[in-house]
Amino acid sequence: MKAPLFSSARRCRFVILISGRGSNMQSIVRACREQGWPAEVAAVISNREDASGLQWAASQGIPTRVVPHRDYADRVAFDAALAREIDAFEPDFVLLAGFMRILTEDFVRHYADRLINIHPSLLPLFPGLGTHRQALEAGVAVHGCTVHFVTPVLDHGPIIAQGVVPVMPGDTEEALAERVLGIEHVVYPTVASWLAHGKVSLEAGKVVVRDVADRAFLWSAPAVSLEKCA
Ligand code: NHR
Ligand code: GAR
Repeated sequence: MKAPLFSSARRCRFVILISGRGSNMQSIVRACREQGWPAEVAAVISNREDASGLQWAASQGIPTRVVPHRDYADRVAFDAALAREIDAFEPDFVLLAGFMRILTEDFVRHYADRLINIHPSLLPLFPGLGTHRQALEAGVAVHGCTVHFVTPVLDHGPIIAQGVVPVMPGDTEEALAERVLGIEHVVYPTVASWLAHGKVSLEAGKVVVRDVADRAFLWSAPAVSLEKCA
């Protein structure tokens, strides 16, 4: 896959799919505007009309759509309706950001090399759901997130970048999820900026990223005040 070139004349178009709060989507919209990428978030689409991220996107002037999966007889029909809504916005890349429906092989092939997901674990560890509980049960010392191209096999596509956080003594699922989310908000906007600048390509099924320092993002501890150390 040759990385596309974007400029102010031809901006990179993202469509972002969410199912809930959409904090990753928000982090991408904000970074795109603040850093002036040659890109725009053309639409935010959800399978749930109560996804709170939709309201935020609308408040930012971004077109939103809902394709309720329950309205369709099966996954093939839902995915066809979803693809119709997405394609109306002519995206260069479709970003899954907390999107909770498994997608059919036909849908994934339709967006070959253009469909990207953030998964809350260090893949290939802990694919599927309940990743933070899986990490705590396994007793790992580090955990994190993975941004990858989507392939028909769930959570198995080529890895673009990963972010690593420590597992702390006494962590609950919620505490660990919050720490991972913090690094997701660093990794996903960074990958989106690479896509917007045409820095990411696929060669023989492996990701190649040009002109970037690092594909690994490491957690840095919040500053601790001197009083707390005493
Ligand atoms: N689709 C394909 N083909 N490949 C991937 O890698 C995908 C995908 C669709 C979504 C995101 C994902 C994740 O990062 C994702 C990756 C939902 C489920 C799931 O079991 C699993 C993984 C992911 C998203 N969904 C249930 C289903 O029956 C519904 C769960 C619910 O609604 O809460 O689709 O982990
Ligand atoms: C994120 O942690 C994301 O990695 C995860 O859901 C959260 C969504 O948060 N994704 C999945 O679990 C996909 N199965 P957000 O809606 O605030 O971005």
